[in-house]
Amino acid sequence: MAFETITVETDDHVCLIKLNRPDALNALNTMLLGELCDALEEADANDKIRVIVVTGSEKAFAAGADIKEMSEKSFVEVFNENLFADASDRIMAIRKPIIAAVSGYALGGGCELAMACDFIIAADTAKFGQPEINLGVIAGMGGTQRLTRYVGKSKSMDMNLSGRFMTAEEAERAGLVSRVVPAKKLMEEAMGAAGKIAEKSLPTILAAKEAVNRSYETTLREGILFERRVFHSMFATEDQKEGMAAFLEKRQPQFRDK
Ligand code: CO8
Repeated sequence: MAFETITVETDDHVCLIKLNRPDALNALNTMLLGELCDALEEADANDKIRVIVVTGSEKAFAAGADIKEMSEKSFVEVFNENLFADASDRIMAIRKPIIAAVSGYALGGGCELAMACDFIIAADTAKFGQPEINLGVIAGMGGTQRLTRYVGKSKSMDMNLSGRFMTAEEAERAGLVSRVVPAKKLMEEAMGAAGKIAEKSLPTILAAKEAVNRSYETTLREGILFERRVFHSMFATEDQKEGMAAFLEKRQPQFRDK
């Protein structure tokens, strides 16, 4: 598929999606969000792809939803079109792991997009924020919900009410990002992490993602039960036999996604 606002590269098992509206700091307009979701779904459906990496430019992962595009819309327009609901739902439906590799600004919808991915690897230049309050609105794709779960109420309130930016270092301390690396090493680190995950058994990767995400949707007791049932079900796979046999035989496993 040909895209205008993103680029897509695939190697053996990893799909790299790069947001590409440099003149607008990768502001998320309708076309970009549509193309991003199309590319994510294509990668999800591609048997060869096991992990997806989403990144931006050195200066900006994404500086938010496109303010120019939405500034004149009325309540009835955004309500009727259910602005951003489609992108949110489509990203949440992706079953393969998505790593956000964030350099520079990840603001508003950009921060929310990074948080909608499965984990964030940040360059030391990254800046996270929910500055929507400065525009007379609030976050619209998880900034009050996911951020609160990531960093707790106090920091989330601070970010959503003051609109201040968080550095990569603070974001790592607060649990928003999983790793921080020097900017020059960002893509090497993100692609390395993707490659490591891609070595595992695909059904196990999908099950692990589903089980972690379940913890956001349910009580601890139900979540633990869900995890145990999925854990039990993995014993029906050939890859469980192979993984455990390989450990006992002191060799690398040869997973066959079965
Ligand atoms: N929308 C549209 N254009 C943008 C955006 C944006 N969010 N951010 C930057 N741009 C454009 C600028 O207008 C400018 O364009 P031009 O050259 O034509 O004037 C170009 O990008 C470069 O930007 P700056 O000149 O401002 O660059 P600086 O280095 O001076 O500043 C900043 C960088 C600090 C990132 C600054 O651009 C900024 O504050 N941007 C807006 C950040 C913001 O408020 N984001 C929140 C937007 S609202 C939102 O995200 C709602 C989320 C709802 C859900 C979304 C789901 C996807």
